[in-house]
Amino acid sequence: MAIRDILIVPDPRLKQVSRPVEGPVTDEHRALMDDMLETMYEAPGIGLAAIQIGVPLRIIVMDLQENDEKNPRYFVNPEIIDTIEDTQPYEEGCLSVPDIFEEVERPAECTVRYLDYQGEPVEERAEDLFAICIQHEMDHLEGTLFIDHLSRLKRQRAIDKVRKAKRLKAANAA
Ligand code: GNR
Ligand code: NI
Repeated sequence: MAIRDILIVPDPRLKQVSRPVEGPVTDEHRALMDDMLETMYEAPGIGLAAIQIGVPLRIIVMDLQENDEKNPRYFVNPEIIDTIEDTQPYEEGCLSVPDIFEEVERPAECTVRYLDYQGEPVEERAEDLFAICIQHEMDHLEGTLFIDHLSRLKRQRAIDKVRKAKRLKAANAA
């Protein structure tokens, strides 16, 4: 397993639409998922899409870390097959938009269909933080970031802040 670098805005690769895993889920896909999970835990974060480490495949890992136990989840080729009309606001963040937190409104519940770590098909109802996180991650697969749900002004401010922080960090390191 290895910790990989996480892409940060405005990296154009984050705008790519990721492609489905064709054929069975292989050991190579599982090795990628292991690296993704390790990278996510180290960050730390509660979810990670493959494109965030530069791999444009429709693969997501997640651990909502709700109690102290580890509960890793893996999603290959996930699809949201149903959402309820009720929406809920939540203050979101993203490892690719570090230190920015803004409220995003999303459907409060959804049903997700995917292949698990072993390649078995699963259908699952998501609510609360799980619903928020899976929708945030599914957005990454389409090249969409949570800041794309904000006004243009707020989005530009967020990107400017991340750029500035990066500059300051580089200057301090020098
Ligand atoms: O770690 C993360 N926390 C988070 C908080 C609120 C809503 C979504 C998330 S996902 C984020 C990790 C990440 O960037 N996944 O793509
Ligand atoms: Ni994210």
